[in-house]
Amino acid sequence: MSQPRSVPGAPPAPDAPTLPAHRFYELMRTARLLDDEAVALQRQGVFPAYVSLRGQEAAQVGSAAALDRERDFAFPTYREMAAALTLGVDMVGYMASHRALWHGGTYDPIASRFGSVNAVVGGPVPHAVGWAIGERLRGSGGCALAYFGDGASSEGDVHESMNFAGVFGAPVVFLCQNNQWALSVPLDRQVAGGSVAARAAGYGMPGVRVDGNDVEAVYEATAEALQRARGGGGPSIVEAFTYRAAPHSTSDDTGRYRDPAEERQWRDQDPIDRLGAAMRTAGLADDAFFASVEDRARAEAERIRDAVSAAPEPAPSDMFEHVYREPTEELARQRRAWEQEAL
Ligand SMILES: Cc1ncc(C[n+]2csc(CCOP(=O)(O)OP(=O)(O)O)c2C)c(N)n1
Ligand SMILES: [Mg+2]
Repeated sequence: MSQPRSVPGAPPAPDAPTLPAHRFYELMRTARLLDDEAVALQRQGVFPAYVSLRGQEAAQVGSAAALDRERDFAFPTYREMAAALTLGVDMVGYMASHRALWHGGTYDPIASRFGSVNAVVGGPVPHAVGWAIGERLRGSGGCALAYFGDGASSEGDVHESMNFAGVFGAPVVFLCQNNQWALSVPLDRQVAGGSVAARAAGYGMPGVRVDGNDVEAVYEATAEALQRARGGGGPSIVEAFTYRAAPHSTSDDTGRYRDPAEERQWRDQDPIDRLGAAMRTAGLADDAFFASVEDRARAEAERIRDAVSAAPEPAPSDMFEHVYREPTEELARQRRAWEQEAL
């Protein structure tokens, strides 16, 4: 099993085993339990909506774990909860976005090295390239990790970003989680040729497709691409081939467009079960290990659930802040109108 230099994020509890495989497993299992809690919070009316990452834990933990938290920066979509957890983001602040307490969450993106939750499909990709070019100009050695989906790969913004990054050698890793669905649209209806990694050749950069349900394979491919970018070798595409095991969001119904047999088939490839089985076979984990992970992961998921549920609502007038540096006349007029109505 591969051995990362160190797995970033909050340090493991003092009683937790510290081999990288152990840490990967615990992060993935915590993400799964927190994901279940978030779906339940939506069903209870605490969250207006939630987007599950079920099935994509390995793609997210493996890629985020390869980042250097001192220098690098991740640009997430709306589905990167396990990447946030891996980077040690304040998860109550992360979940605040799903409770619609504040745009993009209430955590500090700069301190976390993890951008705001971004619901614009393809949106994080140009941001990542711009940031990466800036870091190169500063000589910081920082690399960007741009998260996007198979559906996003057909957006013009993503093409322009990749071409720009290729031409100017931006230190960025384009991390596509190909979960084979873009809402109700299957892969063969949105990616001509079926491969996002294959497009890399057209942008003059290396591209690789890895088993996105194998956390160590994703870690290694991302770490290699980051190392190349840091050494001046420019951008890369890493396509983590995985499966969106849940509906697109809590508002979606997969029964209307996909075959349950496909879901059953992919359940056998569950990334957490796979790592757990590999660890048992390698003699790295026993029943006591799994029981202790379960206790810690459940306690953490429940702590975050309770804290985000109890978090105070921000002042409604906050919605007028942070829009423009100097508010426009129109915004000021809307604020006055709102204040009169609110009285
Ligand atoms: C620019 C833009 N167009 C359309 C949408 C509506 N939309 C939200 S998610 C989604 C599908 C995205 O699929 P993919 O990129 O594969 O990501 P996944 O949801 O599978 O993680 C669409 C079309 C949007 N949010 N932003
Ligand atoms: Mg997708």
